[in-house]
Amino acid sequence: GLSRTELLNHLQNRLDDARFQHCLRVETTARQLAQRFDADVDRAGLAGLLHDYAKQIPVEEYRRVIVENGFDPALLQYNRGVWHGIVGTWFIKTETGIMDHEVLQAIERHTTGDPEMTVLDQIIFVADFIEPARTLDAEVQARKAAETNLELASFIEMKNTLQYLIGSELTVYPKTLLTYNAFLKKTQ
Ligand code: DGI
Ligand code: FE
Ligand code: FE
Ligand code: FE
Repeated sequence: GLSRTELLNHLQNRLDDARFQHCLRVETTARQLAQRFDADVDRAGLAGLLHDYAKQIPVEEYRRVIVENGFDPALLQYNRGVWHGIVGTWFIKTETGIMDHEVLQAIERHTTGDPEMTVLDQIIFVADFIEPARTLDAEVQARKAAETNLELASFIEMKNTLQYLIGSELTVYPKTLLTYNAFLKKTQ
């Protein structure tokens, strides 16, 4: 595999500095959460570091990859918000050679979540939302919840995402809604 320096180079080539710094903070936060909730600390760090690898890849490149690589054509109706997790791992695999299923799955699920999120998936999902630069009310609430209850932190994040999407009249990807329903049930 690639060394850390090589990985950081790939990431830095794909992202502006603000987004790169966010990835470093998510890496640190994910490692902390993994220690807290008994998950694989190195996998959490790697997934946290690379979770937004594909966030700034040009839209035309995404459209081509979706069409040519067997992705659900319904994805074409969404945007990079939805694509950079689900399709983003295609670029990570291709450009870094990382093949670890658990790492890639956590990255795939980091934006929409998934009704069946594993502990590692939830760690990346939540670390993205509570990294130290996040200061909105829901982010502070989720950070507090994540001291003891990862599912509750995930639910707070899902609820905020759905409220934001509806408030902005953005299309809800079906899995985003399914994840909300699943985590509502888990935390009730
Ligand atoms: O990549 P980050 O900004 O760090 O965070 P993220 O991966 O959680 O992405 C959040 C963005 O994704 C935010 O702009 C809302 C968008 N998003 C999440 N779920 C959906 C969605 N956008 C649409 N249209 N539909 C969704 O279901
Ligand atoms: Fe993201
Ligand atoms: Fe997120
Ligand atoms: Fe992120």
